[in-house]
Amino acid sequence: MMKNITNPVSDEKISRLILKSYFEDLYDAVSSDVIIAGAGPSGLYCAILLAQKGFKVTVLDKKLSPGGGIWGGAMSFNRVILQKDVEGILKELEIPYKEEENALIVSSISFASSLIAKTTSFNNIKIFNLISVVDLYYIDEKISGVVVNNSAIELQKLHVDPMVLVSRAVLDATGHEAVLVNLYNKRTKVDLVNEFFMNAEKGEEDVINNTKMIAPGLFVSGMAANNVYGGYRMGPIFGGMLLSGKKAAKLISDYLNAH
Ligand code: 48H
Repeated sequence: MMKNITNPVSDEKISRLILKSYFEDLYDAVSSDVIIAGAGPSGLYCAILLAQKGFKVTVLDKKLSPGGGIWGGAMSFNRVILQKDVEGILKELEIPYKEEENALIVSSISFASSLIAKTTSFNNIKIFNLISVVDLYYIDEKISGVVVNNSAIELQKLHVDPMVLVSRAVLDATGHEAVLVNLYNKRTKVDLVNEFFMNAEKGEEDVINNTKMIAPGLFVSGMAANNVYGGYRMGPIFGGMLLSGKKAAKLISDYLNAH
């Protein structure tokens, strides 16, 4: 019978190629300029801007799909709103949008997928899903990387030791949980306030103002920043998340250039 596939790939070869490719990348990611914990909108956009400046970036997300809280839109209705202030960013990321009543309406599916596609187009960004950041790596009085474990191991609460990935700067972009800042706070107290009630206009201003360096080498962006500093939450509007990622990229690149 005529074969439809003229270049068949054996099971053995599939295993070999996947393991070689994945572990080459993971080996390379043992040391980066910046580690970003959380592949939501603020973390991904920050990664893109840092990569454009030439930094080597590793993005880690504990879940199966990068994109964080974008996918679900509002209450599972797959649309999000962005302010006209970020129209230029949507064009740059090639995300389709519709303007109505002086605001931009975007499909959460195209927002998340375009942001992920853009992130994966950079050779100097490595993105790993299903890897959980479980601690900070702290050397010489500064944050110098993160401690990671396989998410499945974490979910099962198995007693399996984690490993370290080193970097010159770390961004906590873990959203509402602010995981890394909370881990830092366990050892060195920072004034953790918790996010405030919902108010889109206030929350969107807050998230940019609250994007800061928490400690030498540790930065916070997005919903995590509002959680740390008591900013309002803002519901399904996302311009502030992109602008927070942009501010984080500026703070991190200034820090890296000065150290
Ligand atoms: C690795 C982790 C870990 C960990 C969590 O929540 P996100 O989308 O983050 P932001 O801040 O970029 O965007 C916030 C936005 O999505 C949102 O929630 C809004 C606008 N809410 C408003 C409101 O009123 O509720 O993404 C964070 C990512 C997720 O993908 C997590 O899986 C990941 O971080 N993450 N990754 N190690 N320990 N913890």
